[in-house]
Amino acid sequence: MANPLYDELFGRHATNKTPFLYLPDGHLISYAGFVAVAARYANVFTAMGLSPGDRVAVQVGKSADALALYAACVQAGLIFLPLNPAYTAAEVEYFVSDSGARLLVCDPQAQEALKPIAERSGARLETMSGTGAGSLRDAAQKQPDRFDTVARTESDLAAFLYTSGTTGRSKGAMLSQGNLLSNARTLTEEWAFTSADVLLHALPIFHTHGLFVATNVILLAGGGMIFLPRPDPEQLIRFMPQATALMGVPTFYTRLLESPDFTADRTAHMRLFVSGSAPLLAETHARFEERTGHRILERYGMTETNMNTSNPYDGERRAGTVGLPLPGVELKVTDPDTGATLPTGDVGVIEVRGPNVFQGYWNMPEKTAAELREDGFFITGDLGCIDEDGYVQIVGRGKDLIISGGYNIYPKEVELVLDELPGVVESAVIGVPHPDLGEAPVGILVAAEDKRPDVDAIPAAIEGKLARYKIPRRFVVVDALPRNTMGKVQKNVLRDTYAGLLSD
Ligand code: MLC
Ligand code: AMP
Repeated sequence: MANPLYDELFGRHATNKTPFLYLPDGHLISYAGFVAVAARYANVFTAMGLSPGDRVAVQVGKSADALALYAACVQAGLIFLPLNPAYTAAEVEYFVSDSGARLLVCDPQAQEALKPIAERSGARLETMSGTGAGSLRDAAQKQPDRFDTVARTESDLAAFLYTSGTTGRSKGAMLSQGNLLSNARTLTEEWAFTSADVLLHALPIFHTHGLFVATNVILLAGGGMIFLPRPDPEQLIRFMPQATALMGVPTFYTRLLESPDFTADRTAHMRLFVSGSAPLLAETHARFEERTGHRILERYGMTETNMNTSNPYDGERRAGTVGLPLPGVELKVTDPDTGATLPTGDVGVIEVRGPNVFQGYWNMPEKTAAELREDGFFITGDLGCIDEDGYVQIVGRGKDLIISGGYNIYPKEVELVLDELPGVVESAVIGVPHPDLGEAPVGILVAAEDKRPDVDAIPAAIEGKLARYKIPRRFVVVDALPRNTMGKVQKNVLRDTYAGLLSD
């Protein structure tokens, strides 16, 4: 039966004996082998009583089995909901209960902490370690390696990806099969991926970049992936001569450039370096070209829209821009107050429309209505402009968001936790330039009159409440926050004041 996403990405590889995943320990997994493992997991899901449309939350380390869970969900018509392993139990509880997930897959080490959460939400709990071992694999090994694919259409939902919200509450972005397929087709074509490609895959597989951009493109092209657990520069440099392409956040590129072993020689076999998820400094672009002779191709996207723009594969890759709207994607720059389209060159809010744009936020009709216009344009919250050649430049963010090493941190969520601390009257969390992560959070704390907060004790005091990457790298105690005449905290003033705080 037809299931467009499964058929195009996985099903057609059922008898393909060529390598799909090259693991760093030398193991090789063929396409046919991968599809067979995924079918076993799909059988496990069905045997558990999961039915099409059910959500499967997965908070596990990166492994071939973890990726097979994605394929299994697609084949069984389930909605895949990947979660960052850095999330604390308290954070996971929100995602599981909000999504109504019927199954939560976690690392065996997190099982004890997550058990009561799963029970409260009525979700079944199964385990998978960073190597793929665990209760789910044990069950899969007893299942057949074929599964009757569940019929789906392009408008059926395939995945929920949670993205933080300005109010501190995360929103589940609903992505359809068509959203994922259209973007995978476009990117494969635009970036000229073929079955001859081998991608160095060092991104996490719980976000759009590593899962949908990198993995879906390779699956569609029928190429291979060198599947690395994390972007260790030494490993990247070691495997690069066997690869043809790398996709990464800017931190990948700055870290590579820091290594004297990263030379033009090591990149001689590569045809493409893609950067996205956060701004790539024009300086990094220039240094990379100087060192390797390759011009990084920068593109722009987000969880709700997949990829929107890309610098050209053949053509001028302009440093400091995110390139041109992708085929099928309409992009306009509008006045944030009136929504009117602005003239070429003016800075405003970027809005996008196309088959890539998501279906709305799960169970949040008001938030969906506020960001997704009735005519299909999604208000990204990014500030940018389009030049006369059509190149898009992102100049800032209208939304109060910090992007640290490609992870999004919404200040409100962190401020709510800091405000609870003894001696803190209120707080403001800002993004400050960071040499490795692009920017990183800093907490500005207003001290109570009778008690100053104990800054050194903060990390321990908030342990378990927030994923560690969200915890500010530094805290500054002040008497008051700068405010405008409306009483709004002037974060731009704070950002200017503390701009150099994390530079060394
Ligand atoms: C890890 N840490 C971070 C961090 N990553 N802190 C801030 N920001 C980050 N991004 C912290 C950990 O909590 C830990 O702190 C310490 O750093 C070491 O952790 P690690 O896991 O060893 O770090 P490392 O492996 O070096 O990872 C850094 C990284 C990683 C930048 C490579 O974060 C990464 O892979 N980022 C990519 C994210 C991504 O894929 N984004 C795409 C989103 S999709 P402690 O205190 O515990 O010691 C999207 C749409 C689009 O945006 O357009 O693509
Ligand atoms: P996320 O919600 O994690 O998908 O993050 C999406 C956000 O990342 C976008 O709204 C942008 O602010 C930012 N982003 C993605 N790609 C780029 C890029 N190439 N340059 C600047 N910002 C980017």
